[in-house]
Amino acid sequence: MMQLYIVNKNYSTWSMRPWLVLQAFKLPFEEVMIPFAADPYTGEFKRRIQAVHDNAKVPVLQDGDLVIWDSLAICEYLAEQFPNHALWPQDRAQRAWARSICAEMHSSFSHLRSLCSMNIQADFSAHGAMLWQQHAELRAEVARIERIWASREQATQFLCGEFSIADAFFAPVVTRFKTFQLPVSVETQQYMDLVLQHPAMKKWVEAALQEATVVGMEQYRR
Ligand SMILES: N[C@@H](CCC(=O)N[C@@H](CS)C(=O)NCC(=O)O)C(=O)O
Repeated sequence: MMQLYIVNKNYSTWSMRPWLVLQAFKLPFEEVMIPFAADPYTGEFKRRIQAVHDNAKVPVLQDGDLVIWDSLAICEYLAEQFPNHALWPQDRAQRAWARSICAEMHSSFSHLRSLCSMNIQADFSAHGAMLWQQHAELRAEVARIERIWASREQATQFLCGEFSIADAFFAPVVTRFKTFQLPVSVETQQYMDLVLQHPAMKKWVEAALQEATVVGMEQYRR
């Protein structure tokens, strides 16, 4: 049985992505939660995850003797291991687009990431309004994400029709937009609702809401 090492569901965008893929496609896996303590970057968390892989970050997937780290590498590995499930879309052009937007998500949007950390439990709408006013880079990144989502073929469907790795990659953005109440379009909100209603996403959010740890890096609690 594959094991996926993750950290607190309330905070961990990177853990969320492969977990959603495994869950959405009902792939057999065991979740291994190594929770952040109040200080996420030292102590017990680091010691335990370093024993799994020297990169010492989550997510990590262990499949027998194989250890795969990094969320995108894990999703690629799963797509290769389970070719009968359309983890990537079957259509070649859609697959190329899906891979491009996932790579873009993986390597860009630094302002959104640093200003609007994922925090499923919180309501940072007031802070979000202030950030929106003050940071043109944030507005530009959100606009780019809205254009990506708007370019899907069907407004009532996921990015490539059925739920795929592409949606899992943008799922943490959905929660950030919600937590910070960023002023997005009706079409964007429609996509967000679709993602939030997916059974795998609902399961993750429910578990995140149960978590009690508030980490030191968290700046503004409601
Ligand atoms: N690019 C990596 C990012 C992994 C990452 O930064 N994980 C965070 C948790 S969300 C972590 O382990 N942080 C602990 C640390 O940086 O010490 C991926 O896609 O997996």
